[in-house]
Amino acid sequence: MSVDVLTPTLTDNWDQPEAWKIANYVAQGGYQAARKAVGMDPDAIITLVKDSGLRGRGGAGFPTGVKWSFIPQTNPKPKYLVINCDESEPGTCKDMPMLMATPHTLVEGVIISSYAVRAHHAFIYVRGEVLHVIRRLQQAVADAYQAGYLGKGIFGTEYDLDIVVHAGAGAYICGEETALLDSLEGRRGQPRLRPPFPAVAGLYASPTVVNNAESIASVPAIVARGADWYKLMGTEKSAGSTIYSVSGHVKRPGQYEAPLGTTYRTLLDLAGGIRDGHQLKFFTPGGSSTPILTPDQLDVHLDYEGVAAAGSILGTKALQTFDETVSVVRTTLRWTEFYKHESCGKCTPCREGSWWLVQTLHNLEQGKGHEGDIEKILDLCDNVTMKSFCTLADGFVANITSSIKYFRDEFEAGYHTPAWELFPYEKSVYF
Ligand code: L3W
Ligand code: SF4
Repeated sequence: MSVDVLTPTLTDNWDQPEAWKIANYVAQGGYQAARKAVGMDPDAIITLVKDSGLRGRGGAGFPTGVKWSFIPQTNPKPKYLVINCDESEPGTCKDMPMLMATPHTLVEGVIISSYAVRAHHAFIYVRGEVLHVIRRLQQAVADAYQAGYLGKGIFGTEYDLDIVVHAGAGAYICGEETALLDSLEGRRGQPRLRPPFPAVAGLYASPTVVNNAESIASVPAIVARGADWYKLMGTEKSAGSTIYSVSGHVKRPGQYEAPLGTTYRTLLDLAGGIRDGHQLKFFTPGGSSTPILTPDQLDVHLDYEGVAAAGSILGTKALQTFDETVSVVRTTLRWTEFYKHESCGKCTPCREGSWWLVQTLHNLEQGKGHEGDIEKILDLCDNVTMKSFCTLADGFVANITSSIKYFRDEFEAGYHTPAWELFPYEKSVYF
């Protein structure tokens, strides 16, 4: 679903029958941008993507064209493009439906992006649990080879490109770019020290661009229609359109494509609003690794700067929406259990801190907390933030500290009252 005629660049064909087939993609103008790109100067493509203002859609919002320009072309080693399709952030479910609906948008984006950075091998790393997505991508890649869009001398040029679809093994940490590279090399996925950034020493210690699937799928439309067209959407610093995942207590949860900067109120309206008879209590702007926001921030502009001004992070644009029936203590406990399970164990603050946080939150949820538990939680969070090896840890404390900021009374109630007594409706639904 989309907001206006300018918006649907990624989702416009999602509802077409068998849009995932190569013939249907080509019939809609697919692969014209790749054909055009391989006739261009690679640096001109990098400049075009820089000018478009496209920023990484995996959470950090780093400018895509700038990242490509970091690849040192004087380095004689091979260059690689790696696509991060390890989508696992709670509430984030934009890349998987995109890959099911229109996998060729990504394949075409990979061709253009690889050509721009002078890579002849690209890897699409997909989380292991989504077998249906992996099969669909493998089929799309096989069809593109057969059509002459991949392999030797693509589109009749002298440019060669191979794509490998690689299945991960279901570890959240492998969405962190350097852990992903370790996993791709056949090792246990754990983050590497940065710098060197992958652009300098990535896969097999060679210059590597790692980009999110949505970022790369946005590239064909930019090549086809131009940077100025792309900048018509979004805000000055957050250009273009994007896919927001709206989930939770809304009438029509789903993926909504809209320009960056669209307000949460607008997206909530598109999703049919909060279910009947209930009110919004809190929401995440970018998945559970981002600080929660409350109804006071309904009009937050969902772009990088707008969300930062409201005290959170745009992240993966996963708008998990909770109504008044939900215990915020139980929610933070569930999220923290997830991160404790997914912590790779490499560093002590994250590995041990997540364990202690789960114990303390569990006590509060059971109504068996003790005076001082909130201070203990905040102290633990302080000892994790910026003291861990990667951003997984900074992410999991963000939802806890923001929840205490807005709902401290609920945490204090955990000194004597279990969450299911305060929120009996939630108990009746889930237990
Ligand atoms: C070369 C430099 N490259 C930065 C590159 C860097 C990376 C990109 C962004 O974390 C966030 C995280 C999650 N020379 C460079 C350079 N780069 N300086 O730019 O880097 P960075 O460090 O800002 O972020 P990151 O490590 O990529 C991503 C948050 O996103 N997040 C995401 C969650 C989960 C998913 C998922 O399930 N798919 O994305 C949600 O908020 O917490 O903060 O490529 O190499 N000087
Ligand atoms: Fe692993 Fe957590 Fe340390 Fe990241 S912060 S390296 S996930 S233990």
